[in-house]
Amino acid sequence: MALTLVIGNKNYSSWSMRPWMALKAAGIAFDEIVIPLYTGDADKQRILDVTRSGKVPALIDGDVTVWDSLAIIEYAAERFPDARLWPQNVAARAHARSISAEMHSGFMALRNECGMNIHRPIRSKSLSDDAKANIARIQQIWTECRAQHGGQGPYLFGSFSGADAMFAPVVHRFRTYAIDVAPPVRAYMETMLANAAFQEWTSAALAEALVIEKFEVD
Ligand SMILES: N[C@@H](CCC(=O)N[C@@H](CS)C(=O)NCC(=O)O)C(=O)O
Repeated sequence: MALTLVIGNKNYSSWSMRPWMALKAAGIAFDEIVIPLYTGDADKQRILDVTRSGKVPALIDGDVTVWDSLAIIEYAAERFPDARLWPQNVAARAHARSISAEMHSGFMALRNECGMNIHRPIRSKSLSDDAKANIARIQQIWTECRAQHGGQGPYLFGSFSGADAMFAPVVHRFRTYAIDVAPPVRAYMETMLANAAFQEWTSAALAEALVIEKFEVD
């Protein structure tokens, strides 16, 4: 039975983008159901019918439902080991999981001040010191990964991994908020921007008509 990934609007739902990217880039087949976010009780109930967390993404695999972006990537990595969603080397894998968890649990200022909004015209905005510190830390993470593990390919750990998927929405944030980045970071962003799965998500996001006013404030 095919996997089904339940996601939110592609323009705004950064948590949905992460496991979608992981599955798509790894060549794992799945169907998708898009439920518009913040449109009222009926759509919220559709999410609650899938997962009592009331949030997307959620993955349905027969009798198994997995909710939460990082849990889905971990599940997919176990279920499809040949997809190599995590690096093969144990130290690199621990590093990839650490930065993925750091992304999952942190960077609140950047997430709050620079929400993913793919159709947003590119322009800079004034950011708090906390958001600037988040940006500096992400640049450090990407630069270290590329220097330490990136020798075998253009992604954070050479080949595409779950870590790239976890940071994919940040590439859109850095792009749309015109964040000034160091050359190795720019090179990594170019790799992600050229990734076929990233481009497929982005094209679909740009084709969406739904505008959520509260995410269009800046
Ligand atoms: N920690 C969760 C966060 C999920 C989340 O916050 N999803 C948002 C969309 S990006 C959502 O479903 N919002 C709908 C709502 O709260 O009603 C994950 O990693 O999947």
